[in-house]
Amino acid sequence: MKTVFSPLHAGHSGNVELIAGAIVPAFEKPSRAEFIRARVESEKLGPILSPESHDLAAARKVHAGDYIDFLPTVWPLWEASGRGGSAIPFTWPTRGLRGDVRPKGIDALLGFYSFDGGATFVKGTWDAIKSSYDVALTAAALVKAGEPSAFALCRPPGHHAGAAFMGGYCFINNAAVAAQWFRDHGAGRVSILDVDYHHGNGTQEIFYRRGDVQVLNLHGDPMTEYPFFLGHADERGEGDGEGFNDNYPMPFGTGWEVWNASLEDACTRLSAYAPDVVVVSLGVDTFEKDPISQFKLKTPDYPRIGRRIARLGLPTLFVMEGGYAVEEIGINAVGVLTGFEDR
Ligand code: 6XA
Ligand code: ZN
Repeated sequence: MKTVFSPLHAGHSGNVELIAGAIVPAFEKPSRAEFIRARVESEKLGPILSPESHDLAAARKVHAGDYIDFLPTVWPLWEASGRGGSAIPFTWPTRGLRGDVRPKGIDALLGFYSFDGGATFVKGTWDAIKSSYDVALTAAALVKAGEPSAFALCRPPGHHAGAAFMGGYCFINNAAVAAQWFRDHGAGRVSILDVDYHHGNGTQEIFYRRGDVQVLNLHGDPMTEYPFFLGHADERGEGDGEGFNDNYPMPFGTGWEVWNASLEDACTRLSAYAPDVVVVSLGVDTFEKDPISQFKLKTPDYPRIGRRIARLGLPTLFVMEGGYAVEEIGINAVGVLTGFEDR
């Protein structure tokens, strides 16, 4: 399997986050991608390619144009206002406030285009976001050109980013961009299978009213887990999308047996939908030692996930999302991929 990777991710570094009452170094950090890249090499998964540069047209097909225009301006605006550190929003247009009037100034705009304070900018963040987008599109093109699968080693991740908002370490929704790109390049139907520990709220929002992209999400129950405000089992899609969104919320402590039953059900639904291509939002924060997650999957479970996905018998693009147990992130993520190849 070919991997696409860009070293530009590393400029998105030194960010902080607010969690459990403390401002701490962000768990989403450069070493994550480096451990995965090293494991791709040591396991001889296949060649590692650099991404081709793409314009932002494909991003504008799933995101609002003004949101995409805003992202490269964040750091210059932040610096121009005399600040350093991390650019972080602190006010959001929640219920009872006006979310329809675009305000002015960097603090207001950061809040306007976010749902939490978890997507923060430093100097190299835009270049990293753009490189992650390029990685996803370059890997998608490999699959379109006939590769049975490809691995987009994206960083930053994407599945929390909605049509017009960032959050949860995510800015551009790489998996959604790739799915839309497949639709625009000959695929009649696309399925997105999100196995990250957290609900992919952005991906769900983007395709919720569409029947041409099926979205299947396995995750911690939002009653008690981030992102809290989406990801319940009764969210099945609306209008043309009705019946093409499925959520599998699971309780804290979920291990392989229960998790795998959800995967099996999702795969059955996916096969019934009969897409032309599958995009896997690949998070490995389901791991028992993940520092911010509460599932109990073990290292030998990850190749099993890959094997089950391979049995779908469909062209498959893997897009990297979360996973914060950095010592094991490479072993587990690449474990899915070698399992897919049935090694
Ligand atoms: C709250 C936790 C963000 C989780 C991000 C993630 N700051 N999403 O891994 O898949
Ligand atoms: Zn996650």
